[in-house]
Amino acid sequence: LEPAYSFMIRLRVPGGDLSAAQWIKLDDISNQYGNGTSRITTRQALQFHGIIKFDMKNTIKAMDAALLDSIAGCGDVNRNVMCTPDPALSRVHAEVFPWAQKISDHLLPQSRAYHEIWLDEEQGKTLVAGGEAAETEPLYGKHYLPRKFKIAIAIPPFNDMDVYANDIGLIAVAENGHLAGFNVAVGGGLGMTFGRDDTYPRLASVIGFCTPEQVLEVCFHIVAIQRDYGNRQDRKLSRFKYTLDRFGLDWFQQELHERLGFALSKVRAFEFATTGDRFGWRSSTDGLWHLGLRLEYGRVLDNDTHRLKSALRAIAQQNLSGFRMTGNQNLILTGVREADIEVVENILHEHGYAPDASHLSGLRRNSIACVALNTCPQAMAEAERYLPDLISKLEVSLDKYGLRHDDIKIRMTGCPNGCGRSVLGEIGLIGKSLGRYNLYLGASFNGDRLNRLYRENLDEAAILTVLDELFTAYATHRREAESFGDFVIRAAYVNQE
Ligand code: SRM
Ligand code: SF4
Repeated sequence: LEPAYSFMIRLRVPGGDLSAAQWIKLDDISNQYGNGTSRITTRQALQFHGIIKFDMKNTIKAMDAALLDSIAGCGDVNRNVMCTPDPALSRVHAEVFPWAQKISDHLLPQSRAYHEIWLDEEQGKTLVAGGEAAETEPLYGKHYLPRKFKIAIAIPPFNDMDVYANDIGLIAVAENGHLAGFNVAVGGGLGMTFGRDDTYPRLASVIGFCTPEQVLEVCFHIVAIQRDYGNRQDRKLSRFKYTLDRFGLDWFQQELHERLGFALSKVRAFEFATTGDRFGWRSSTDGLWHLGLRLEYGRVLDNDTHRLKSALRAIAQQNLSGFRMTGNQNLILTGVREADIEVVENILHEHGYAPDASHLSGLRRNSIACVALNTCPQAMAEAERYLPDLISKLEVSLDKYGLRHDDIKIRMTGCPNGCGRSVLGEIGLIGKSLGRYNLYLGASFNGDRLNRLYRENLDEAAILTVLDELFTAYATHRREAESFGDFVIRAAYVNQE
């Protein structure tokens, strides 16, 4: 008798884009094989938890029937390619968005193993006489990459992808209303390990500009340099950021230039304003409407207070919208006809879900929590299941000092791997043990500065006391339009460097 091991399966969804028909099929999977919920991730993908080993094959077949797969959802390959998802941003958005899919396709492993193992594709189609594998992996070769690799595209002024957290960050540049190309940033990565001082988070360095015609080749060769030079001895030091710091940016740019046969051009001007999502209705130039919905840490479920999962299914069943997941674990209902706005709103209201997030505090609107307990094997403390309650307690302080509507970015992870990008929170809480967190302060609101350690090993009472003191100081002494992250640095609670 074999134990009923249970698994998490993560889909690959470039740009987080799903049709209504796909949403229904994924909802079916979560009900039939999963734990009755699905989870939008910080990289615009979708996860199912609680898939019992004996149901794995049927789950993957059901995903395939929805024209989706989990190839490169995990593993030492290029992961889900992210892109600013909001179609209402500008005309340029429509030109930029397809690049997430194109880059994902270009860097996808070519092996048919997934199809043979999970989808019953005839084995050996990829073998030549003698049993030698005929399939080739032009990018990954025999040994794949030393470690996971991540790419995101952001469209300024929105840095909702946290583009600097990625191994490659592409920053779209518009000229005369059209996509001119991308500034290229390299070497971002947020994970660190407590007790290993040689591990650290690093923001990507912007090194140059390429045109849309060049971008696939640029990405390919950057990944190939990491394949060839990345550390394969110590997985704690094998991300691309360490390769870059070991060899230096000058060496890297020379190597990239040689492989590409051309140099990147000079970085073009850009400015980021925010890493947050936009909630509520917005229209695009084609006359369609898009509704940004705030979800509690990406969890799609029905509970005592609302029936969001059923509401979204009903919206999909009536084919009222597309479904676009954001990198902040939220959802945009896309492409709604003006005549259907009320129908969508009514469905949400009937299921107890407020379509706009204006009733929520600025702290809650700008919060992220990783999955952590009880499914993540690396978790040392709670995150998704605890942050909502902690925020309710912090809101008492915010109300006292008139800060309820101020945008303050708080992020919590159950360990220092940083899946909820906690080191990019103006307030970052990183789990140390059950109920205890390190408190980090001072990341920028637009995502271009990491936070710094402020206090260690705090329990809830200490977190509430420390943040209450900081909130009163912020309310009293902040300058006009000064963000919380900038304030704690100016007031020297933490150093900038
Ligand atoms: Fe992550 C490992 C969840 C985004 C850095 N991450 C894990 C695992 C698979 C735990 C494990 O090793 O077994 C977690 C599964 C938990 C569960 O029960 O579902 C997990 N990571 C997540 C998600 C679901 C968090 C979320 O709440 O949304 C995100 C899935 C993204 C996706 O769709 O692909 C997720 N992980 C991130 C991010 C944020 C990002 O990419 O923008 C990071 C920091 C950025 C980076 O990569 O540097 C991140 N995850 C890690 C690391 C640390 C890597 C490192 O360089 O040290 C690990 C551990 C590892 O790789 O060994 C990890
Ligand atoms: Fe798990 Fe740590 Fe990632 Fe949270 S940050 S999901 S606890 S690996």
